[in-house]
Amino acid sequence: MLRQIGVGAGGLALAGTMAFKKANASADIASNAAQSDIVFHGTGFAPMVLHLIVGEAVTITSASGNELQLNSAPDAPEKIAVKVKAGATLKLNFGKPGLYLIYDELTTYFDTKVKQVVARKSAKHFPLPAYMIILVTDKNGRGPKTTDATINIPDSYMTFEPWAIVVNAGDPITFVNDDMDMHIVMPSPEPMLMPKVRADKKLETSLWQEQMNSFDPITLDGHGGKGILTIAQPGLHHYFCPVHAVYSSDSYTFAPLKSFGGYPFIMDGVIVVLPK
Ligand SMILES: [Cu+2]
Repeated sequence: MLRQIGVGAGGLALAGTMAFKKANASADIASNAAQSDIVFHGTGFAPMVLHLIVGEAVTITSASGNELQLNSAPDAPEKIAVKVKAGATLKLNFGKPGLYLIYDELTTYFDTKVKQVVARKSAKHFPLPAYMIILVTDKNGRGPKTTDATINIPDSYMTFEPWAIVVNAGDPITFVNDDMDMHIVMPSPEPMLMPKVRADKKLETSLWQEQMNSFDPITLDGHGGKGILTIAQPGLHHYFCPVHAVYSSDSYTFAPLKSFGGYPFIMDGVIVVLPK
């Protein structure tokens, strides 16, 4: 459900097209506590991972010659389906907590079989998918409901299932590798926008760009290899398998290192950690 910005609090609000604004994320973050910026560079979004507090806005600018059709994956707390014209900036408010996987429908689709985003074969930058991940919590870092803390790598699919889980800080997360290949679980190196945790455990409303190398990688042997991961740092943790995917800092997105069964799999996943 979309509403014009300024019409009531809460809900996902959408402002019309504004003039193109030069991308300068850090300056904007410093000067505007309740707003952060994402820039689309033609292949991917920078930053591609954000953690917002409910009610905060984010602007999305297409700094390329591309129009964007931004859609949310099926289990987003609220449906998003908005266009961003080439060179234009759009403002989104997030009124409901939860995890939003948002992708450019023109180049990328959400595949319901593998339950993750996949680049369209017709896209100019195939096999790079254009997507971003936004976690929305209350000011204490809470909101999303916890899920099962087991992640499986099915046989012959380069995926982590489920793609996203929600756990409490310090809870053990179990990875089970039913594939024949060895896989690795490694924190993503891409920049993230995260609120700072204050001394009183509340979150700052301003966002800071950081790379959160929040855990040591774990290796999962093929044919049933297991690994346990615990993460103490609340927030959004994006991880990937460096054997089968690589983050490209030029493209602002991940590239698959192996295609299988017609899918250019980006072997990644998301762990939301709630404060204890
Ligand atoms: Cu892998």
